[in-house]
Amino acid sequence: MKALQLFDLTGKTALVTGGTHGLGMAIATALAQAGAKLVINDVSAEKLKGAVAEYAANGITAHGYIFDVTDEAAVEKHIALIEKEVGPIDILVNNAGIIKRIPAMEMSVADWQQVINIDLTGPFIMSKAVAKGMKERGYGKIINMCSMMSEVGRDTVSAYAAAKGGLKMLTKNLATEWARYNIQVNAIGPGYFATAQTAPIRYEGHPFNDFIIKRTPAMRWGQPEDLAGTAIYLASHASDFVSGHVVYVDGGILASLGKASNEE
Ligand code: GCO
Repeated sequence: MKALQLFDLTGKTALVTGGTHGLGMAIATALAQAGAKLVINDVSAEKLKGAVAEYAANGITAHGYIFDVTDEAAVEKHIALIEKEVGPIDILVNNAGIIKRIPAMEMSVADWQQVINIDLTGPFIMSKAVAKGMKERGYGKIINMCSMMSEVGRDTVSAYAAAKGGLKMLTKNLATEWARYNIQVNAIGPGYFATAQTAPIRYEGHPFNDFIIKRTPAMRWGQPEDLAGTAIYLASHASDFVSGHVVYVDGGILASLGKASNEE
């Protein structure tokens, strides 16, 4: 196979959970542009309808399904429906997730549990549901959306950090158990990206915005399209002997202690 063909996803079907906006949409678009048949899900019919129209406006057919990744019965029902209506799922991107920014001492157990359910238990349920078919076919790619918070903490995101730290270890464990079936399980760890999720802490003059620009060696927020190449790589034959890794797309932030305030 010629080198560039390794990255060709023609003939593959990719399911991107929460692929209706933000980084999920950017990753789903990249996989589709690399040749994959695209399936997305959301819990909101309205969001799904809008996203399918947005993909279509960009020349991409997105097959949309409404189900909650934390509802195992609904997941199993819809995975079966997708595999009947669209085709066997070769690539799963566990992207659906939420964040709650609440100081740990003030966070309710209900808030904690909701974040853990969606951001950690959801990927477990989804991975288990698609892995059965991948094992039978002897091929599969699972990509979990980790985070800077898989490695470091910061004020107010205790539940999110615990979930994303757990997701890193779930990635390693599923990689261990499923590599023998030729299922590779990896993760993408975005640094700080310009999305709706970060909008509340990213506007001009917000202390966190100024901090991130200074703290990131690339001296900018990531743009969703910065994830395209890594997503295609982890979804393609190019990564057939890569499993259990988190690829950080972070502008160098995790490599760096940062600069003193008086340093350029
Ligand atoms: C935050 C941000 C981060 C980013 C991303 C970083 O509040 O710190 O929302 O969590 O969204 O996860 O990798």
